[in-house]
Amino acid sequence: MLNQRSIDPAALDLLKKAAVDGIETVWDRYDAQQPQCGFGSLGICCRHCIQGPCRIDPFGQGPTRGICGATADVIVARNLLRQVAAGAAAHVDHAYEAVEALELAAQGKIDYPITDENKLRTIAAGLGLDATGKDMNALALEVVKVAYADMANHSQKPMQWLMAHAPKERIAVWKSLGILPRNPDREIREALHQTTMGMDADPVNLILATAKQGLVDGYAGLKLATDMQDILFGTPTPVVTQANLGVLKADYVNLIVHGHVPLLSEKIVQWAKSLSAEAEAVGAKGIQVAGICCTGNEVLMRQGVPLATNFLAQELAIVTGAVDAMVVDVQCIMPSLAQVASCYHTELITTMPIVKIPGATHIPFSLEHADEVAQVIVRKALTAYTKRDPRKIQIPDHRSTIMAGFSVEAISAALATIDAEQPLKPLVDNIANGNILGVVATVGCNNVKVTQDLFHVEMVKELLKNNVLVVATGCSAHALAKAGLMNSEGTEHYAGASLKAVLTAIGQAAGLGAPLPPVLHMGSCVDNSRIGDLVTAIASYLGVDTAALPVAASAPEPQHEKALSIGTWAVTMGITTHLGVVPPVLGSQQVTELLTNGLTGVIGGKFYVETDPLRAAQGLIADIRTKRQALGLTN
Ligand code: BF8
Ligand code: SF4
Repeated sequence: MLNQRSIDPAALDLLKKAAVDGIETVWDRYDAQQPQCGFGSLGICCRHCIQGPCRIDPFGQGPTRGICGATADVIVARNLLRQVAAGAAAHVDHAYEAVEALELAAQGKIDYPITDENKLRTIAAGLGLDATGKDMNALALEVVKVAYADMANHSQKPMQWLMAHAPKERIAVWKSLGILPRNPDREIREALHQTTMGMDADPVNLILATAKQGLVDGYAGLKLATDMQDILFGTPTPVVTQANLGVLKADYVNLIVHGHVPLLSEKIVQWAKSLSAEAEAVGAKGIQVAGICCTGNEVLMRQGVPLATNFLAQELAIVTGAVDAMVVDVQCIMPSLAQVASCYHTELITTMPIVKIPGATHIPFSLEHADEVAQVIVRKALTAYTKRDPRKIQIPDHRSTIMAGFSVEAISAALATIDAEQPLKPLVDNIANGNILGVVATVGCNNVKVTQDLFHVEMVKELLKNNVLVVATGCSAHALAKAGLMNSEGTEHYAGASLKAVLTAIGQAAGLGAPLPPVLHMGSCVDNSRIGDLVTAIASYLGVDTAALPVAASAPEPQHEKALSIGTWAVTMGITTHLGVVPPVLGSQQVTELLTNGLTGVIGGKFYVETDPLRAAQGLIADIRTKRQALGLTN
């Protein structure tokens, strides 16, 4: 019996329509892949040279080594290192584009604002730059110089972005393990070198190299991208809007932004507003922009743009027949979108030189021509609107109110209404007295192997009931938003009594007139850096190591290599990190043991795999209680 496909009512409605319309979806293709390869699932196949492919017999009756002599432990560890390096590469490439944008903006060469001077000055101060007498653009260029210096670091010195922002206790641990990254590009290159044929055959050394990639991801990817984007577009503050495909409007031009890097989508949001009169000229009431995946989270956090849906339902958005254009940038974009779009009037528009999809319209994006490109794209959507087939339109009547925009700065501002001198004190006091048992960050994807959104929602409800505060990013945030866990009613329904009291008190003090939501939306996947910053700030306020805090992380439905990289970074921060889908490592007992137990002694954190949502919640709560006890806090 296959899993139920989704718990999202909009997705379920549209799956029925997809069947009627003859549309093949990700779930159909998953079924067609069954049974999936056992060797691949266990991580014990290798194609790193063309003497292979080689595979190890997991039952010990066939080959126990690849042709070169690599064991299952080596093959699994090498494969994992490559996956984590690939995830880090995606985030570092994203961050690099944002650095370039800040440089060109500061030089006045592109029409992008530098919106958040405060954030710029904070980052500059953190990097030890002297800001006196410097105007904003000059200071921005100095910050850019430091970011570029990391990417061009030819010395053995560790990355400056990491040294400036990571907790001192952690830096000491990473130094002792020899995993402080120098130059992110060099480390990613080294990981490919280290795992090619005839290289490292020591699983422990390979796992330490994997941990190093986690640090590359955390500081040269996530943290750098968020910092640059906040400086350019502003640090998020609370916004209220709605989530799920019911945000599409039958009488509006519907334009979906999908992908990860907000450099184009910010412009689209701006031009959709400016060109709304043209929408009226084609018979629409206006232009509705909505977001999928992390670009959706980016424009939600800063512009209050509603969320359309998360990863697994991206095809179903088009099946509504009401999406006039879907514009994509990078990452998590299913190639199948072109086929689905071809059955409707939807314009699928690719924009990046490294993401082209046959069947889509390619409109090349550049920072220099961003405004023109955004206008062309918005007008494509207007033209497509005139080609709609009313018989094919079905917008599911499902949407939930959400409050998002919880940057660390926004959380501090809300807490400062209680204690202006020490904003973190009310939060820390409530954790210390047990009103808040601990904090769990739920992050990451949907994965077609499990019912869409179910793990996120069921696990989080159990955590909230037990007075655990939840913060979320990525597609996890989408899932929780759709399920009504990001509004004040969610606090009334799902938070345990003492958590509810705290959220109500903060909500009142902050002038919301209602409780804070029980799950705080902290942004996109690169914005996991915000969670890192929050954890770092709490640890520094208390004068303890991040590994000691009653804080845990969970990727309930991970699918992407990026999720593995982020998880690895969380583990290097000393945090227990739950995965609800088993990654391909079980073919090596040694690697599995190291990741789930053996590493803890040296690094503080560990992976915790549990495929049942309620048991996972209980496991995370037990972990939090152990940490509370060690800190001398009551349970
Ligand atoms: O970077 S959570 S499915 S969209 S990888 Fe992709 Fe996973 Fe969604 Fe955002 Ni993150
Ligand atoms: Fe086989 Fe070794 Fe080549 Fe991998 S590197 S394909 S295990 S011979």
